[in-house]
Amino acid sequence: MTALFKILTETVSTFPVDSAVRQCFACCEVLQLLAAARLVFDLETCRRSCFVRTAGIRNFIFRSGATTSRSIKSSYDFIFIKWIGYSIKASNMKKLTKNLILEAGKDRRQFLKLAGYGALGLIAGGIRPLLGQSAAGQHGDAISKTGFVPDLDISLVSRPGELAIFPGAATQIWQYHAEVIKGDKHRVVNLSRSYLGPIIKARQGEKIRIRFTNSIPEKSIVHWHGLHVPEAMDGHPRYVIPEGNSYLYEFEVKNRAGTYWYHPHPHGRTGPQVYGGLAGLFLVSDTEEQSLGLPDGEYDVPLVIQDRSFDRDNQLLYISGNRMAQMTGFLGDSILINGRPDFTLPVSTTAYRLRLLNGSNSRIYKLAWRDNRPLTIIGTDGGLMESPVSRSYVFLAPGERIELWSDFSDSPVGYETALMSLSFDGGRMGRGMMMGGGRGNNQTLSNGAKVSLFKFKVTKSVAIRKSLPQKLSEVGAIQEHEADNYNRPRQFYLNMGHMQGMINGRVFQMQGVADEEIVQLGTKEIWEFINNGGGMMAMPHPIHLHGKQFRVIERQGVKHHGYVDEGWKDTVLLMPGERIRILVDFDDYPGLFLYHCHNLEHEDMGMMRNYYVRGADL
Ligand SMILES: [Cu+2]
Repeated sequence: MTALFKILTETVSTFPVDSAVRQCFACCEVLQLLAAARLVFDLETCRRSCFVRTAGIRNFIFRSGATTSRSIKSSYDFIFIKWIGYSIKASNMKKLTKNLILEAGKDRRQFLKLAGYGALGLIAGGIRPLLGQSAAGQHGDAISKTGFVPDLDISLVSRPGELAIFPGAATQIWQYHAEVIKGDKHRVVNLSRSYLGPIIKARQGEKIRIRFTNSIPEKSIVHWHGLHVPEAMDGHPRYVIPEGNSYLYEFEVKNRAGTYWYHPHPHGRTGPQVYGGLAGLFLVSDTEEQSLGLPDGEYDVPLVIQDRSFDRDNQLLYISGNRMAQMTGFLGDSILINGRPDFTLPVSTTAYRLRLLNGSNSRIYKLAWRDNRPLTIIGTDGGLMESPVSRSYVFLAPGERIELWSDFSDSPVGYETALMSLSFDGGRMGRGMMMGGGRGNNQTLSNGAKVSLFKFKVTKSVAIRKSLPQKLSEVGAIQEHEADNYNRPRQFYLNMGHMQGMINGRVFQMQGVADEEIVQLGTKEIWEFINNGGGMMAMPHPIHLHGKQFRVIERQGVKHHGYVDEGWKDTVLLMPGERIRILVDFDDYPGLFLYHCHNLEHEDMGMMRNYYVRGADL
């Protein structure tokens, strides 16, 4: 542990434990970071959302105990000193600052500015990486202060590597590697011959610690897609760490059993980092699910669908510097399943649980069986549905998951079928630019082109018989009339234009929140998304909310039957001309979270915004 973290920890530990520090969520990086380290105080938010209104520092509220409070108008550095001054002398404060800088190994110019309590940006910029460094490789001391006792303790590293995907030259990739430090070693499952990260398996109610180290040569952070976690655990891009630094995740798994996943979330670089190979599944189980006796072990199969393009030397091709191509989104000419091309799944004559994730950057799949049997859907983004549903085809947009029940017990050994993506109108994207010219066979594979995704081949006869439970889970009715804004849903218009993606006419701002993006903790709300872009800008947009599973109330403008809206969702697809109303329960976890288009190129172009959950008593 660096001296920095030690000093901060000691300082905070002298702060009155029963005091709540009220602070502007956007202004005081130091307090946020200490809170992220889960030291002794509660972190709440400034009721004035001052950052939003003034783009600066205005109001901080300090409370000592429950009875007194006062507002202080001041600058960031003054507040910091004042706060520290509660428990230590000013001279110590100077020492602290000096140590912060010296430990950081920063250059003298920055040191002087920081020592002189310089501008907000400098202090924030100086201290944030410091805390990252303090955790890197020195988790032990930092962790011992948090009091968090994990059931599962994992190290996770993102780093460059290479993999033989095709005969010939190995492909340069980025990959997550994980190792169990404490807990059941089988909770981390590596996929063979895949660039994908290992599958992490957890149970509902377990406490998980993940010590993430970024070893790729650019900033990154990990988002746990679909998991309901506190803001500092969610992988917001404001928490990115440079190469060589670490970020400590500690959270309780509150989600229902289901198929979740993890991937990078730096602003502007999520597309290329996921494309480079950084993604993995996070599977949650619970007692409700386990009582069903669903297919498990080798009969429970994760299937991550992605498209990639490779050059003739087997290296990944990606959009580079072409904004028009970025508007369309990346479309590869090869389909990979679990990181492997030309994938065939050997199956036995029994029932399977197939967990499908669309891990592609932009490509949407219209899933259907080649032999025309209907798809039997048992789960969506947020876990099992109340009952299985049947569809002749299902759209699966980037970020979405679907679980299928697939029974091969009536198929003879040798039988072969395939999961297809059927043709559909992909809007402007369907006619967009593709990354052709490489080794792929589908150099005109537009979004909406018919393509075989992977094959199933019955290779073994077994006597295992499973029957599909008709009641899978308690999902419950959608109580939209309970919404606090039942008569005035929040509306979010999705648009592309001026070479950027926008929500209600705004592009992403790292900590920016508009008034209409602030919700009160403890409320239920109806949010309405509208994709009314036409002409050249008619594009599908899969919208993802961080930190929440929600229910779909209704859709309008839908011209097909390919949606499964019955269960819990965290990502929903809006084709051009569609609008959707969802019900979101902001029942816990105050703070700043994201909502965005999960077309990763759209997201990187700014089609992402923050929403802010304001603390209950403010
Ligand atoms: Cu989009």
